[in-house]
Amino acid sequence: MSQRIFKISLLGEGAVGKTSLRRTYLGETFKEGYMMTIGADFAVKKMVSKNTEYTLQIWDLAGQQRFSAVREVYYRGTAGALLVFDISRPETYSVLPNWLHELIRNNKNRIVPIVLIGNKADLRESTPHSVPAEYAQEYADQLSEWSGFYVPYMETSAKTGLNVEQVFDTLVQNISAYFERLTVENK
Ligand code: G3D
Ligand code: MG
Repeated sequence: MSQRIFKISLLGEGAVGKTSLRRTYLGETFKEGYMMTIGADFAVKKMVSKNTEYTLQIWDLAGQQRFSAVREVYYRGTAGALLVFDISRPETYSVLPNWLHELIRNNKNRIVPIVLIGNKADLRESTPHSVPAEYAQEYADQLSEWSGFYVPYMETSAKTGLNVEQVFDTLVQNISAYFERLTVENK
């Protein structure tokens, strides 16, 4: 069985649900760490798929750390990212490009596989001015075109568990496919 370690970063404004998504995905039985120096939480999960054992290091930025040295450590070596907004707060959607640029700038100008996530889908019915799914889908399509990766848009609820497992599975598959492509190109 081959082994792979992927660093996955959660990106997005405060309170969009990054930590909740990570916790819902990992369940009760995960090891959690906190790197005080960079204000980031991380947790590790192992999964097996197609004869490969994956170790996922899942990171999310805790506070609003604004020192660039700190952000560099946070983003460095990211293999894939979940770009998260809160569908009930449109202002968290409009700032997504900033988060993406921050990742790229601090990860050797490399673009990596991404899944765009509209979290808090359970609030859709009770929120009059939520971000329409079609808008987010359009942005995901633009990102696909711009990045050369297929960027899916998925709606989740860390509260009910809707699609949480699926977004992580999709991201891991996309990262694996990317590394396979790189390996083939370098042969
Ligand atoms: P962050 O890590 O991005 O800063 P958190 O966000 O995971 O800390 O979540 C912020 C708040 O949003 C929390 O509320 C959390 O319970 C809530 N939340 C996260 N995901 C969802 C979701 O899918 N649906 C709903 N309804 N709420 C969600 P509190 O009140 O604990 O601060
Ligand atoms: Mg958090």
